[in-house]
Amino acid sequence: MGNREEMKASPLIGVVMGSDSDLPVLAPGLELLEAWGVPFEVQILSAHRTPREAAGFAQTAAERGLKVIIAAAGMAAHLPGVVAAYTNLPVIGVPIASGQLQGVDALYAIVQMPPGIPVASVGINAGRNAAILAVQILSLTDPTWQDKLDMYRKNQAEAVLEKNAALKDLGFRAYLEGGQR
Ligand code: RP5
Repeated sequence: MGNREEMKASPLIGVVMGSDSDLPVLAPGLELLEAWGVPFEVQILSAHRTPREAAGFAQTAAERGLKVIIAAAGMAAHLPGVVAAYTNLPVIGVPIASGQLQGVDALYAIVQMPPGIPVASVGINAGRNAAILAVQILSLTDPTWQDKLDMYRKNQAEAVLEKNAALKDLGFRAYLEGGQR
């Protein structure tokens, strides 16, 4: 879904990231949302470089119809916390592996929110998990999304079971040599 369609469809998930260098990490999750037909918006706003705009994004999020926010940032990673400070919507943080500490700094910044202003965190660079979790939150009030989640899990289970059958059939060495992994 391109930006024009996102605007038409009244977004339910707001995705915001501190820098366009974070975008490749979020892309798999955005592709999943697109494939499932979940309306979303995506923006680059920084807690440090564009603090007013980042606050404005969060302050207007609920009135614009968003139900959940995914906020990604690397290094000091204040964006998810700042967004959470300005909205009651659930915020899912995605720590990005950038800078010398490769996301450990961002993970700590995101999970170590002070009491009263929580941010949920997925793992470092786990953009796809953030998207799935956001849709799980949406599915609490809209069963439309349950089917997508069920189908995703079914396909995922089938893929693992196919691999298991191939491993049993071939043995570990041939499985590896055959480029299965
Ligand atoms: C953070 O600083 C961003 O979220 C990004 O992960 C990191 C580096 O930003 P750039 O220098 O690549 O713009 O605010």
